[in-house]
Amino acid sequence: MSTFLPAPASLRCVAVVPTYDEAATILPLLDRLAAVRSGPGAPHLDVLVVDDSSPDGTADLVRAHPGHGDWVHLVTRVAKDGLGAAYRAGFAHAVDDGYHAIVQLDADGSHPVEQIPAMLALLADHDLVVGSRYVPGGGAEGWPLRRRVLSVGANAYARRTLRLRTHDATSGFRAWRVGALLRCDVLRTESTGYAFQVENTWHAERRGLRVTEHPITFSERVAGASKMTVDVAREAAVLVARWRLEELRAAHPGLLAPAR
Ligand SMILES: Nc1nc2c(ncn2[C@@H]2O[C@H](COP(=O)(O)OP(=O)(O)O)[C@@H](O)[C@H]2O)c(=O)[nH]1
Ligand SMILES: [Mg+2]
Repeated sequence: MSTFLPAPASLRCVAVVPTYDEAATILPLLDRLAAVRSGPGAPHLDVLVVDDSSPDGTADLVRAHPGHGDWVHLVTRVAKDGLGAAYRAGFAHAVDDGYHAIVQLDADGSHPVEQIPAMLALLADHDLVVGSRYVPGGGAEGWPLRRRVLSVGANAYARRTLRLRTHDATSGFRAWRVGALLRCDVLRTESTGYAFQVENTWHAERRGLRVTEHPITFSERVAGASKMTVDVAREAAVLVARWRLEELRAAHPGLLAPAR
């Protein structure tokens, strides 16, 4: 798969946005994305919402949006099935539809979508651009102490365990070259929840993709509720440890073998 990227004027990009009960946040997000599409240096940017049949009617709001069927698209899934699964479904659609670049972001307004043109510009000589809170110039606003500690701790754990260079391995705001995304098997990853971001960072680094971090200021959501749960955090902790063990076993086949 070639990772060729056309010149910016003919680049086709899509922002994939997973939603579960985001009726309070999806329309303001679409307004902000509309401004990015028509702003200075505007990329060709469509939006694909992946909704897991949200009981609060998020999908109906998307269908009623004036851009629906034009630049706003919707994929609905039968039931809540996790962030990783929603992204894989959305990415598969984006690949089938022939987009050259994919942006991924939360629906809740936490990610500064105004940075999308700068992140897409970085794809000219990178495969993956991670919107990062943990590089100079990046940060987070309005985060309760508990969330800040969880995020810093999760990043330190993932980074040290998997020997990652990326400082914000859990960031959900990223831009990908589609060819690179396929090269690191994103569509065949195993994480159900937020571990998806770490799994992709790990694959991208190990497979030699050109990964860079672009500083962003993350803002805590002002409406709706977080879907982060203890189970989601536990899945990430267990998977990270398992991936490292698998790596060690592959590098040292005798190591960790049962004693005879
Ligand atoms: N389709 C789908 N979206 C989900 C699921 N879980 C979380 N999301 C979405 O993923 C994004 C990140 O979740 P969020 O609750 O903002 O997590 P937080 O930022 O860590 O608090 C939001 O747009 C959610 O609506 C899920 O199971 N299915
Ligand atoms: Mg969020």
